[in-house]
Amino acid sequence: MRNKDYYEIENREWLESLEYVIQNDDPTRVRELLSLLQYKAHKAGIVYRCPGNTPYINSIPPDKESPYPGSPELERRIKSLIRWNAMAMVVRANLESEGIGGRISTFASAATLLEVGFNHFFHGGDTGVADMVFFQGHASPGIYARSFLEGRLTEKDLLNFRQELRKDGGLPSYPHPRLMPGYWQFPTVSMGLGPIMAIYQARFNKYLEDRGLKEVTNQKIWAFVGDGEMDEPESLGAITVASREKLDNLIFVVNCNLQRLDGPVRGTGKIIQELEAAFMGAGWKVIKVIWGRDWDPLIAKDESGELLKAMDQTPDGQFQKYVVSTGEFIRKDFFGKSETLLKMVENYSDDQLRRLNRGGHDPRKIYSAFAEAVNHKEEPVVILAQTIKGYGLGETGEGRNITHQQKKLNENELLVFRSRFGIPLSDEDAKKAPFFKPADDSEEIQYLKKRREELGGFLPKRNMELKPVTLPEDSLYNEFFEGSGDRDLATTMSMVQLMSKLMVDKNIGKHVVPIVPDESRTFGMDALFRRFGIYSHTEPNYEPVDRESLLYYKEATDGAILEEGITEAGCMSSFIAAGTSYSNHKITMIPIFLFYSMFGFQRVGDLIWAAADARTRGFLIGGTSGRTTLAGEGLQHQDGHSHLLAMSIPSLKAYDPAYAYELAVIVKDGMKRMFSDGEDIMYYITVLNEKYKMPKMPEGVEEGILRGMYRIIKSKRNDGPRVHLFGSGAILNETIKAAAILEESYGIRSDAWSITSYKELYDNSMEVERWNRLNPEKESRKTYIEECLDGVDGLCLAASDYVKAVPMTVCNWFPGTLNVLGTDGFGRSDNRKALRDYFEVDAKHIAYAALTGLHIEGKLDNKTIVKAKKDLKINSNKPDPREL
Ligand SMILES: Cc1ncc(C[n+]2csc(CCOP(=O)(O)OP(=O)(O)O)c2C)c(N)n1
Repeated sequence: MRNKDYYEIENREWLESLEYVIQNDDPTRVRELLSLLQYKAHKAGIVYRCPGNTPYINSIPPDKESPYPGSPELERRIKSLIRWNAMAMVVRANLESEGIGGRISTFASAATLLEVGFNHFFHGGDTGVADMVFFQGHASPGIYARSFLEGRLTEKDLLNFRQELRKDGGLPSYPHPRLMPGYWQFPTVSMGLGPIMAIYQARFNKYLEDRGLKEVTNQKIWAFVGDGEMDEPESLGAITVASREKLDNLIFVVNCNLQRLDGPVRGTGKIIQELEAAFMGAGWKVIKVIWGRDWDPLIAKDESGELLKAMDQTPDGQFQKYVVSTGEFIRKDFFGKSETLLKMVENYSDDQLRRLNRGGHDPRKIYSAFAEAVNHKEEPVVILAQTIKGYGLGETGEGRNITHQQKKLNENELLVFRSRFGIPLSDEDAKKAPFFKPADDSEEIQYLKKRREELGGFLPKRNMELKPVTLPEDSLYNEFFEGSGDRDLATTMSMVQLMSKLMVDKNIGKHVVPIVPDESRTFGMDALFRRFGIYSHTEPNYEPVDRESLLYYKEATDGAILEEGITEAGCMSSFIAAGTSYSNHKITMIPIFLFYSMFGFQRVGDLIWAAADARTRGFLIGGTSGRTTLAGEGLQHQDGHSHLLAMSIPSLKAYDPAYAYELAVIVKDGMKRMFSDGEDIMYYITVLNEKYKMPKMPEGVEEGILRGMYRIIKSKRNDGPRVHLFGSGAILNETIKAAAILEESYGIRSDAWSITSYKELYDNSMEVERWNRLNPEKESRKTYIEECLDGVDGLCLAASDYVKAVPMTVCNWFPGTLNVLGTDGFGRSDNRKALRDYFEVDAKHIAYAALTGLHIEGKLDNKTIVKAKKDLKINSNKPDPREL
C-alpha cells in the first residue's frame, strides 16, 4: 500500500542515490541524471517545468567558499574611512550649499561589494590590461572617497563635490567622462544605460579579439547596478545577447538593497528571485549572495526546511522592515512562524538577531562569489547580493524609505556613525564632519596602495592619449566630387559606397565598424555581407539559405559588420564601445552606425547623450530620412524632426546633405577631426533614398558645406525683385526648381543656397552673439550667416524636409524676415509628390511662398499673387498638416 511511510522510504532511496552520485561524481553527471529524469517524465506526458529559481539561500555553500586572501580587519578599517569620507562629502557639500544634493545611501549599501573588488579583483592598466568597471552612478561619493585615500584627489576636491563651477573646480555629481576625462570612463547615471552598455562593451572586446585587433586577455567588464535600476527595459533587454555570445568576460553585480528611490523595489515580492529567474532563463550563471556568515549555522541546522520556507515566503518589504526592527520583533515576526524556528534561535540574544548580517555586507561571501565569477567560462555571470540601503546611516537613514534622498546627518547621527565605524575623531571634531585621511605611512594607506599596486594601478582611470590614424588619401573621395553623370543615385547609396571604400583602405580599413539594426537591405548594404562578413563570436554552424547567391548572409568570426538585429539601443551601445575604443583600448576604431533616422534620436536619444558624455567619436547615419522623402511608410517612419533633436547634443555635428559631394566633404572632415586631430565629437548625417543625378562639386564650396551653407545658384538677371531660397537635403532640388519657376515665369531674380547644417549655423551664431555681448568695447563680429549674406538684399525663404523650428533657430541672423517652410505635423503614407504637396514644401509651394513674401514686402501686387495661386495650382482648401 502506498502510504506516507512508503513515500518516506521512496524519498530516502532516491535522495540517497542522488547523494551517492554527488559524492562520487562531478556536477555534470548530477545534472545529466536530473535531465534524464525530466525527459523520461516528459515523454510520459508529465510536464515538469524546471523552477526558475533555486532556494533563497547563497549559491555557494560555506564549505565551497574560497579562503579570504587579504586582511579583513585592515580592509574593514579602510572601508570605514571611505564610508566616513563619502558621507562627509555629501554632508559638507550640503552645508556649504543648501540643497546641492548628493547620495549617501547607495554607496553605503555597495561599499563592501566595491571594496572587495578594489582590494582583490579590479585590475588597473599600469602593468597590464585594465578591467572596465561600470560603477553605479549614485555610488560616486564612495569612489571619490577612495581616490582621496589613494592620494589621487585632494581634500579641496572633496569639499567642492557637486560645486564644479567654483574657481578652483569641483567634482561632478556622477560619473561623467566629459567633465572628468582623466578619471571616469563610463557614464552610468541614467538608469539602465550602464547595464546595456556593459553588455555591448563586453561583446565589443570579443569582437576586437576575434578580429585580431586586440590581444586575448583575461580582461573583465564589471557592471555594478541597482536592483531598482533593473526595472529599466535597457537593463534586462539585452541579457540574452550576453549569453548567446558567451560573454564570460562580463560580470554583473546587482546591489540588491531591496530599495529604490520611493520605496521597496518589490515590497510584496522578491527581487533577487525575480532576477535570478530572468538571468537563469537567459542562460547566465547566477550567484546569489543573500546571507552573511552569521546565518551559516542556522541554515546548517535547517534539516526540516522550515527556515528556508520562512526565507522564501518573507517578502522583500518585510525584510526591509527587519532592518529597522528590534531583535525582539525579528524573533516574533520571522522566527515566530514555527516552534522549530524559535527553538533554532533560542540561544541567540535579541541583539544577535538584529545583527544577523546580509551577504552583500560580508566580505568573505562576496570574495567567494567574485572568485567564482572571474573563473567562470563560456557564460556571463550575475551576482545578486543582498545589502542594506543606507547601511550605517543610523536611525534616520538605514533601511528607511527616505534614505535615498538623505544628504544630512545631525550631530548625534554623526557621532553614532563615527563610533560604529571606529573613526578616530573626537566628539567635537566629528560633529564638523571633517575629511579624514591617515598618514601616508599608516597601515591602512600602505595596505590600500599596495593592493592597488599589485593589481596594476588605480581605478577609475581614463586614458587620454590618442593614437591618430593615417587618414586615407584624398583621392578616395574623388569619385563623389565628380558627380554621377547620367546616373540617378541616392545619398544613402553614396554613403554605403563611401563606407566600403573606407573599409578597404590600407591603413584604416580594418578599423571601420559598420553597425546596423536589421536595415542593411533597406540601405543597400547587403553587398557588404559577403565581402566583409557579419561578425559572430561563435563559428557559424549552418549553411545560409541564400548561400548560392552573390550577396549571401555571410557570418564569420572575423566579420567586420555588427548586424545587431532589431535593437537600436544595442547598436548605440556598440557604437559607444567602438567610438570610445581609442581611449579604452588605445585602438582607434571608426564606428559608422546606420539606422532608420526616425528610430534614432527619438528612440535612443538618451544613449546618444551618454555617447556624447563618454566622448565617443563616430558617424551616426540617419538613413532614408525626411518627412516627405521616405515615401509610403507613413506616420511612424517619416522623420521630420531628428535635426531639431540633434540640436540638443553639444558635441554633435549634424548635417542634412543633398548631394554625394556634400556628403563626401562632411565624412572627410569627420575622419580628420575625430580620428586624426582627436576631437571628441560625433557626426550625425541624414541620408536619403530618393534617387537623382548627383552634380559635380562646384569650385570652392567645401568651407560652406562644412560651416553650414553656400550659394549653389546665382541669378543671372540684373533686374526684378530679388529672392534667396535656402534648401536642405532632398528639398534642395525643389528649391532649385522653385528658383527656376520664379526666374522664368515671374521675372524674379532668384538665388538658391544649400543649407547643409542648421546646427553649424546655430552654434556659430550663438558663439558670435555671445562674443559680441561680452565684448562691447571691441569691433563686433559677424556670424557665418551674416558673412555669407553680407550685402545681400531681397526676400529670404528657407525650406527643408524637417520641422519649421529647425530653420527658425537661426532666423535672427538673416536680413529681414526669414520665411520658413517645413514639414510640421504627422507623416502620411503616400508618394513623394503627394507628400510634398501636402506638407507644402514642393517647388510650387516654395515659389508661391516667395511670391507672397514679396507681396507682403510691397514688391508685387495682389493681382500677380492671385494669378500665381491659380497658375501654380495652390489649393487653399487643403488641410493644414499641423492639424490633428
Ligand atoms: C533613467 C533614470 N530615471 C530615474 C533616475 C532617478 N533615480 C536616481 S537613483 C534612483 C533610484 C535607484 O534605485 P536603485 O537602482 O535600486 O539603486 P540604489 O540607489 O538603491 O542602490 C532613481 C529613480 C535616474 N537616475 N535615471
